[in-house]
Amino acid sequence: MKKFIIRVTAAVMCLHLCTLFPTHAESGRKIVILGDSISAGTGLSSEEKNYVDLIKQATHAQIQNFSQPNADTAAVLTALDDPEIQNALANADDIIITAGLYDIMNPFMNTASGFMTQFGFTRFIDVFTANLQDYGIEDENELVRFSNALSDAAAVNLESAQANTKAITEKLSQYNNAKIIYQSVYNLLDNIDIYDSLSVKRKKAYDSVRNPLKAVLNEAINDPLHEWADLHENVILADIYTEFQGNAWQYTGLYDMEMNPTAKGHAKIAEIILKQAELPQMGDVNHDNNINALDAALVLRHATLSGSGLGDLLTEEQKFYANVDENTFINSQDAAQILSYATAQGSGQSYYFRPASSKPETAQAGNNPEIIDPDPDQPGDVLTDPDPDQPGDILTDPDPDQPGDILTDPDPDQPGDILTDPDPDQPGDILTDPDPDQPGDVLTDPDPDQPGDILTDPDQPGDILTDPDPDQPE
Ligand SMILES: [Ca+2]
Ligand SMILES: [Ca+2]
Repeated sequence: MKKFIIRVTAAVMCLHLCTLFPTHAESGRKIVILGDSISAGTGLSSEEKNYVDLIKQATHAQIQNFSQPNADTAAVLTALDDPEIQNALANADDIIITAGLYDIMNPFMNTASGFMTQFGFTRFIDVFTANLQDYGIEDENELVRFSNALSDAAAVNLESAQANTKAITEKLSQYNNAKIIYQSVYNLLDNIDIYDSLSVKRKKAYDSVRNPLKAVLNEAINDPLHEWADLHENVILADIYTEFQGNAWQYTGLYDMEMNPTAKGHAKIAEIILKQAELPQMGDVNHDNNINALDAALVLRHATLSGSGLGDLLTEEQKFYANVDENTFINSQDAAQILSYATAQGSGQSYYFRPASSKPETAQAGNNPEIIDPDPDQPGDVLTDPDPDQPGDILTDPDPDQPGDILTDPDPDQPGDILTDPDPDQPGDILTDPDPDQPGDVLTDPDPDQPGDILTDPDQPGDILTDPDPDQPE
């Protein structure tokens, strides 16, 4: 296992000193959302998070959401003339738009509902899968009638959706100081899980709906968006259409006659936008689109330097993304959560940054009910778990003056979460590799006695640069 050395003296000192040096971080990016039911989160339960919630959670951005359920492209176009919305757009760092689903899918769904009522199907997809005789349909040509009616319905608004989409992009082009993230529209009737089990005849019927639907979506919305994005450097096409292909049936409420994304679909949309638009995320201190030990090391180093009065290592913007627990300090607790995030991500689990408790951690060490002492007869082995519900997260030193008491493997079966103290008599020599299989997250301190010499190279993840002038922080 590769190892790296972080001078955890940083963390230890920070426990004492960071409270004296509150951060003055910026307040995140300003994101304006404009659009339809997708951006309004229609179809989700109140407990489920839509993509806007998830982006807010990942970025701590200030979000203004002007989207409306049932908005079609004409409604979104009209909204662009609203002075309040125009003002918000003019001041936005990022603009995210969804439009077009309603234009194409609403007539489609209405037609499908009509057939369902007529024949008594509970899911309109049943017409492609059920025994039609069970529904009193003797003539298989009914299937053709159904398919034709659906593909005709999808095309009803093709021309107006296309014209409005182009008009929306023209109006948005004036906001060239913002990053504009326009989502392509997914094909609800993409592959379905039961497609391969359909008879040749049923497959043909299904294809005679999904292929025209695909053509309409691309002609009306997705192709004009691709062309527009190609022409403008500040425009990003978040390609939901392509990313949903093959899984649209589980990313949307298709089987429940719901055209909008499911919670799983919203999670996918958030992931696509964060990745494709490279939005800065909490914990990604060096903004290399990875949240890993490099970021945690920067946080610790920053805490050491600022705590020692040697100045700030991080910029104001970096401080904002470093302060993952949303208190007024940047310290080892932030680094611990960043490492927990990296560890969870490395093992395919989710980890959400949690707000700090109201008291600084030093004040809790003596009376924190979560402190456990694995061996009461053994001095110095007391551990605290910052998040007891989160396996594999990093533990902090309950007593910074007591060397040798930071140690634990919270889950011995879980690679990457081991934090050992190789020399209990030597404070500050803690090592960890949050993910041994993940190159780029290892960081060594070339000279542990020399403060200020850990720097990372953003172009080359994982390699080390030394500080040309160790006496000069930053
Ligand atoms: Ca990073
Ligand atoms: Ca913090």
